[in-house]
Amino acid sequence: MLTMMEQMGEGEIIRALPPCDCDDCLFQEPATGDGRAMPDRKPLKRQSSWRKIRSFILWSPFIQVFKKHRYPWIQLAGHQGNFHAGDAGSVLKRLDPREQACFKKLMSDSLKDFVPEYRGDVDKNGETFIQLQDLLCDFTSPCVMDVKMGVRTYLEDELHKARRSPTLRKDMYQKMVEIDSTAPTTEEHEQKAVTKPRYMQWRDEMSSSVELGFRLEGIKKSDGNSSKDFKKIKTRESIVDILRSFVGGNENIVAKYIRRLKDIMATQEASEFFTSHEVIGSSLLFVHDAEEKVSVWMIDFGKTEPLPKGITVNHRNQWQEGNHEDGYLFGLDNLVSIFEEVHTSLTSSSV
Ligand code: I3P
Repeated sequence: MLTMMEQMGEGEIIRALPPCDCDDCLFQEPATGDGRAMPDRKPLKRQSSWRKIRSFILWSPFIQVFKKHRYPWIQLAGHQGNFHAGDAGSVLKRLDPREQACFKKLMSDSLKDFVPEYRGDVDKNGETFIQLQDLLCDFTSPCVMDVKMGVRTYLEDELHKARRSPTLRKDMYQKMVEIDSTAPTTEEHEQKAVTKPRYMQWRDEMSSSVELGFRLEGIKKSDGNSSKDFKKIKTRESIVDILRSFVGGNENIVAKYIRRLKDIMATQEASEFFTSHEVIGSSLLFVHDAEEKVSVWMIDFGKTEPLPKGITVNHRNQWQEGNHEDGYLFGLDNLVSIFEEVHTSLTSSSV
């Protein structure tokens, strides 16, 4: 999350900022719930008026600068259209009741210092947003990396609902064949659609989520270059290479990341919030700049739920349906050890 447009009229920004120009956000499908295949992707209603002026605004120099330099996180966020400018030093994220409930609890939890500050709710143009601390406003030309934590990215509840009323997604089938045309079954090829849990499970296996308990979602370098092309990055070795490049070979930055990750882990292990929730689809946001300012925050709680009564998790045990384990700390253990490997490789090569 990034710096606000302090000097601009806020209403102007809300009107002018594109909900998003990525495929994720311009084309989302509501669930039909009746098992029918969804039609081809269609734009959200809210966004259609935007699209009329989209081609004009998208290429205006203001928006280009705005997106590249002031809001690099827009390029990394999974559902980029959910974000808008807030007051100075804040960002607005479309309200999701589950996420709002998490932030309310987190503000009085020991994890408070590792999540963006929740600054209440804001109504804009008939929609409600949560206002969150802009995590990047103290950085100069930061490098940003989004790492999605856990061995799975779907809630147990999503699996149950999908079994009760399977909804077929053509867009997910398309995303699947773009990555691997042999991945869908014969039936899925005939339907040209897959269910969401099927797609999510395949994505988790295809990336490092299942094996390592985390996956790289996106990286934005200080020069503005960004990549979300990590869907097939699975092995420890390939992640070591990517992280080494992300930190620009700077061992001090790596050491600071390791320290921060260990602080996060120790705090999570003792946190009332963390020990009582199934944490799914949540990311760690890594940020550093050329002045060696470094931080990591926990973000995205739209799929973080209180555990059912009587269930406890340690976030490290293997997931079996019904036990609600999410593999978050299993992933964090691996992430720390991979960063340590990067650190060793940098210190040994500098001797
Ligand atoms: C998306 C990713 C998101 C998920 C989204 C997927 O796939 O798994 O986490 O949103 O579902 O399309 P990909 O990264 O391959 O593009 P949620 O976590 O909110 O479910 P959606 O299309 O239903 O929003």
